[in-house]
Amino acid sequence: MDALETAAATTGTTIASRPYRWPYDGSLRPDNTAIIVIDMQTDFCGTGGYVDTMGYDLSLTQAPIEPIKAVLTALRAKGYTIIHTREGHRPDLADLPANKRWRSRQMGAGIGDPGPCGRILVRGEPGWDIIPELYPLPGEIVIDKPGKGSFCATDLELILNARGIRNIALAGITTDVCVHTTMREANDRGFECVILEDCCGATDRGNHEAAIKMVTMQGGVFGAVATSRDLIEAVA
Ligand code: C5J
Repeated sequence: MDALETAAATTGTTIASRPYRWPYDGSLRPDNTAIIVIDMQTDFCGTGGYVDTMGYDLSLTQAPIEPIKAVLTALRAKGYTIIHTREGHRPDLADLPANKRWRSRQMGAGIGDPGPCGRILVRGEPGWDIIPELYPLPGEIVIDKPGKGSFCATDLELILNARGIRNIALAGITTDVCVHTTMREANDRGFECVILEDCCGATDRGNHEAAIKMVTMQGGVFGAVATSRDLIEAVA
């Protein structure tokens, strides 16, 4: 940090994150900061969805629902940009790589195949949509993505730049896959990221914990780690 940044960090608004107070330059403001809520879809946390069909413990991917709700309430009240993502494919599966489909079928949850919540991870199907508890409000941005990262084959970067967003808080599921991929993509593009650990969940507790720990290495290799409470207290 140079002298200017040090001054900003000590005088601006930051949150009690680790391994450093985020954002690094003390620039936490509604006009330059967004939260991205990743893939809170029935397919990832609801009964009969993709993750459930694969046999994973749904309580792990449902755990972040209440903390995310609390963060969204706090950020909406202050006018922060709220972005939601949904992983899914076109009904004709033209954007579904053959290997992604093949792998999902090995787990008995073939993407594009019929399931209890409609065709798995297909746009427009009931299982693909965001759960009612966290449904986007009118005017909030929704990014439909075919991959794990939110920047791949989407207009997310264009939207962030058009709004002057520099700081991104990340929430959603799953910690080790779509949240981490998005955080890494954002970090490489120069965005200043924080992952809200209790607002994320994985299909395996150890993977969640490992994914969080990875962020804290090398002085914050992809950004910082905080809790929902840290962020809510800072924006109050
Ligand atoms: C996965 C995601 N795990 N949203 N998607 O396939 O993390």
